[in-house]
Amino acid sequence: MSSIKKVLIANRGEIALRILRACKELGIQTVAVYSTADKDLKHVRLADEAVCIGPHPSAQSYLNIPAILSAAEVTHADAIHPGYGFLSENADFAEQVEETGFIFIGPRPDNIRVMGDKVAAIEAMQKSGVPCVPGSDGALGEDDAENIRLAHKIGFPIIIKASGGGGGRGMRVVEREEDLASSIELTKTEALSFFGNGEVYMEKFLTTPRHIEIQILADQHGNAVHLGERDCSMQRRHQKVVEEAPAPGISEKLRNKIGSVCADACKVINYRGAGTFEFLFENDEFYFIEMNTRIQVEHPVTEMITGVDIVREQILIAGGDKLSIEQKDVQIKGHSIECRINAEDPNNFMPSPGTITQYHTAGGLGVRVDSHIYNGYRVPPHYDSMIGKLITFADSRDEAIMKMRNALDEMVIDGIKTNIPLQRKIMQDEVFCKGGMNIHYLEKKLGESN
Ligand code: MV4
Repeated sequence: MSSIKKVLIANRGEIALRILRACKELGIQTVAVYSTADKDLKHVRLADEAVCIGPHPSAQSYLNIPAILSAAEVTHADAIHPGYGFLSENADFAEQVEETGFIFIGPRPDNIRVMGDKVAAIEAMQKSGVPCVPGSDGALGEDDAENIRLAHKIGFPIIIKASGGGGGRGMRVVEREEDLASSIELTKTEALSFFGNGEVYMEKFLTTPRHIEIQILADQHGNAVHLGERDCSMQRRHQKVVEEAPAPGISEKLRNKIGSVCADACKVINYRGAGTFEFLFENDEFYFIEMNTRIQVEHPVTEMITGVDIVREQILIAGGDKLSIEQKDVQIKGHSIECRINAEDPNNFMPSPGTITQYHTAGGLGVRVDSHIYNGYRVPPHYDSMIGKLITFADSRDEAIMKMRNALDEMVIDGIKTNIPLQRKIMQDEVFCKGGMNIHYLEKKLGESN
């Protein structure tokens, strides 16, 4: 049995509640940590213990490493779950958690560090047999002529990316040779000031790819499995809006091929925990771009189609257990869609914090709601505007969409603006209903194609 008896949840909102539920099912005690703006969070009320770790600015609470470690010490927690965002991909935090004698429910610090450095991540993936975007194979040097030769060899358009970036920050597309040197210089300067790392690299710019990612789980005994893929192409300004699994049009053969490559790569790099390999998918080919070393917002769609509780597995793996499943036990069944529910104006996407005066949730067979909100809850203005996720599951994609339309119609959230009207429109969109759109589709539909 697991050595973990008490988990400190170093996060807030829906993911904190999701982690709390997984702990309760495992008979594990929970410690909530919260900022002064978050004392009324649902998981804070439900946790066995709760510790205020600072004022509302994240830097003084959810990013405050000494405060979180102190809270773990005074409550005698065994382990810390970082959730997503905040400290979840901070290698120094993971290292300090372990050095202080706690279990970090996540990957080894060195794996987090490598994946945070995109040049190092791509190099590690290439070595492990993961297909990458044709590119510079390392950081760009200062020689303009050499960089121009490289760009022509790859073929314009190319994209310059900051090694310290990721998630859409620190990138610049270059269409012509004349713009190359200045674009490299500008991206380097920005990278140095944003990330404290001026390293940049070059890739072929894929013009109309889909964003498909592979979920993996790896234990500390050399076992790794993949849980298939998710399609996250419906995004706006690098914020995912709708996610689904499986990805429309991906055959079982293709899934197993790319999935095994990812699971094998986990063994090569001695990975531990849950992780996601992000790919661009164009003309039936996968191209690795980044690896996320955390639980992701959209993990539920994978849980629905595989029946694997990913957060439960994260905790068990951290406690030293072997994976509860082998690859042959992973069977993909049905289709799942997730709509992110944000407290924002559906027309201009401005955040809309405030008090929820009426809340009636959706329900029924194949409907899952991962949300911390309740009647009378006040959405604070200080954090991300996502207030929950509506997830449906059915035998087919069409049925999952139908269930989502009905669930969105049932859901009432009054007192604040939400993006539910936008999600309703998306679920009625002809192109979305066909499936397989590329990463630019939603912004085009919204008339925002730059
Ligand atoms: C790309 C690309 C096209 N070609 N790389 C944006 C976020 C970061 N994770 C990587 N990103 C991209 N990298 C090459 N070689 C297009 C994007 C991109 C994108 C990727 C995934 C999801 C949404 C996106 C929106 C715009 C651009």
